[in-house]
Amino acid sequence: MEGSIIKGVGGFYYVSTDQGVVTCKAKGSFRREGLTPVVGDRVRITAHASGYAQIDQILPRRNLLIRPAVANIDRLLIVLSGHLPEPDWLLADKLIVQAALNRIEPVMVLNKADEATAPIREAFDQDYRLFPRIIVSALSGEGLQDLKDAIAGKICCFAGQSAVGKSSLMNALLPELNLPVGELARKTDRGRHTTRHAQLWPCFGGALLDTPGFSLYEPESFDEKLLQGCYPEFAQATPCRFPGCMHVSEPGCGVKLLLADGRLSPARYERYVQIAQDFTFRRKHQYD
Ligand SMILES: Nc1nc2c(ncn2[C@@H]2O[C@H](COP(=O)(O)OP(=O)(O)OP(=O)(O)O)[C@@H](O)[C@H]2O)c(=O)[nH]1
Ligand SMILES: [Mg+2]
Ligand SMILES: [Zn+2]
Repeated sequence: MEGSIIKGVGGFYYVSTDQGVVTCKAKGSFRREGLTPVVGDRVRITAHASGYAQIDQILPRRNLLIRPAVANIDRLLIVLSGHLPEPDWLLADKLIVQAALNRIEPVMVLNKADEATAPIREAFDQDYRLFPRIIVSALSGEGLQDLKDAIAGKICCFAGQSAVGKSSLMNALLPELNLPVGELARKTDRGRHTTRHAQLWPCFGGALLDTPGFSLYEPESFDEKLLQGCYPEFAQATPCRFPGCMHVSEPGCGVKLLLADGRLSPARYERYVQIAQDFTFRRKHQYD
């Protein structure tokens, strides 16, 4: 049988299959081979004499994130708030880069539509015009159907700065989760933890990943060429004069032309320069 690991606790793995959730142990030889199944893994399982089913094989992963260890995320739902907290656009752009480098599709989500300001809505539409975008309110329910449609058939995970409403959106989609939000969530952070392990929640023909926080922005590779591939806007540029053009201060740059034509958001471009410089710095110092 095949299935997806939705939870792993104390050496047991809970695998969602056509026949329901099956409790499994990993094959004994995995340890020797250095293989560890993680949440999100597609696995082959068989019944075993011990009474528990056994994971015999981990199918090839589309991606693997660490801290927490999860595999095969298809979509990252990058949440910004339409009001407060003031959007951290740079963080959102970094998350897009990190998603793209891991072959995860970014979906831009503007939450708190019920109180969203016009300037934030406009910047959101402008800056992310080439990305899938959803405007939603966890409070009023506006746009929730679009979010459900985005989850269909995909493993999805929310990301974004604190207090944008990630937990509120998860609760709006899956009321049984009953995650702590707002002040309550911050109190819980200090005391007992609610989400201790990453867990997949099958829903709407896909799955939502609930994690105890995410550290996505830790690229292993700081290749500027790969970075540029994360900017769909750049694909519309005429070729630059210099093949290795970073689109920062080189003459004859096609991306600079896009900017001059108004086909590239100046704010997005400014943040690209910051991220590119960060990449260059880290590449130079990665073995320090
Ligand atoms: N007006 C309005 N407020 C919202 C909405 N969604 C969430 N909030 C409020 O925003 C605050 C933060 O929501 P959370 O869901 O805890 O935010 P979070 O992104 O999970 O925050 P962290 O867990 O700290 O990362 C809470 O006070 C929510 O009630 C919304 O759609 N509209
Ligand atoms: Mg939260
Ligand atoms: Zn260029």
